[in-house]
Amino acid sequence: MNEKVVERLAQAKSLLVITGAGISAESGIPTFRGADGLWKNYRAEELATLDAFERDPETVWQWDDWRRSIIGKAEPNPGHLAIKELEDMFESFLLITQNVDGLHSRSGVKNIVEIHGNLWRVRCTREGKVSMLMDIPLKSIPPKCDCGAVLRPDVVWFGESIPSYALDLSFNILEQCDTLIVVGTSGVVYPVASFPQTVKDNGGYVVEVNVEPTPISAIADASLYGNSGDVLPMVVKWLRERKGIKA
Ligand code: BJW
Repeated sequence: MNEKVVERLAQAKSLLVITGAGISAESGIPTFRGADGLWKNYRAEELATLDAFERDPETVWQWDDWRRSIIGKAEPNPGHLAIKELEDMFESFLLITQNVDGLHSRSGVKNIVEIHGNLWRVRCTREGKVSMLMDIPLKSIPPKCDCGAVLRPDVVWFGESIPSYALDLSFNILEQCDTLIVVGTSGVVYPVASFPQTVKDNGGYVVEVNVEPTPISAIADASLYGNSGDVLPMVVKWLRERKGIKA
């Protein structure tokens, strides 16, 4: 591991971590844009929209039912657990995840913004009421609310606004954090794709963790290439040693 990276991370006063689908890949959850990113030949861009849902809620829910069945069997991996350890090491810490799988919360992270929602929550398309729906598989597709209306997943599709509380929390930390670790995202979906540049513009230090270069690599101060389940535990180990913290 690059000593300069560890030194810089050790000096961080306020750490922001951003994650994407890559962090959950080693838990067996397909990413969106990788080789396994297609479902029945549909791309995420074709299914993750309100238009697609209004036209064909059955197909969108079948996709989500399939993903829920995979996520339901998945466990947080060493990458998720390392991020929980980072939270414990820094007084000021926030995790912004684009993932809807809930694995970060299951790993124990407390300071978290699920900026694209959560696939285990559902929202009534008539009344807007939000509730949990844990059935695997779903008992009916599309699932219905007690009021008879169709339920939708409580996630953010393309063209939809990010919930204002999530945006407010994100912009607030983007203003004040001095260090960002961005993990396992292709860096093509906005607004999160713009967050590393915002941190840079504010004088912050950006470290990318990914298996391959992304558009973020061009602005990152350092890119650590490898599986997040290998790289992040190594970062934690080096930081512990540098800070004199016992495991
Ligand atoms: C590993 C690994 C391992 C693999 N270890 N790494 C500005 C400019 C242009 C367009 C826009 C803009 N602002 C907004 C837009 C429109 C749009 C957008 O960004 N479009 C782009 C495609 C161009 N954005 C929106 O609509 C957003 N809304 C918004 O901004 O509202 C205001 C607005 C609206 C319209 C116009 C203007 C303003 C909402 C975006 C919602 C995204 N929703 C989804 C679906 C969630 C629900 C669901 O799951 O059902 O979120 S799409 C999908 O992509 C999902 C993900 O969170 C998101 C990001 O994907 P991610 O996580 O990066 O995954 P991958 O697969 O792309 O990458 C995986 C990475 O991991 C790869 O790099 C691998 O190499 C790596 N990896 N294994 C480490 N082991």
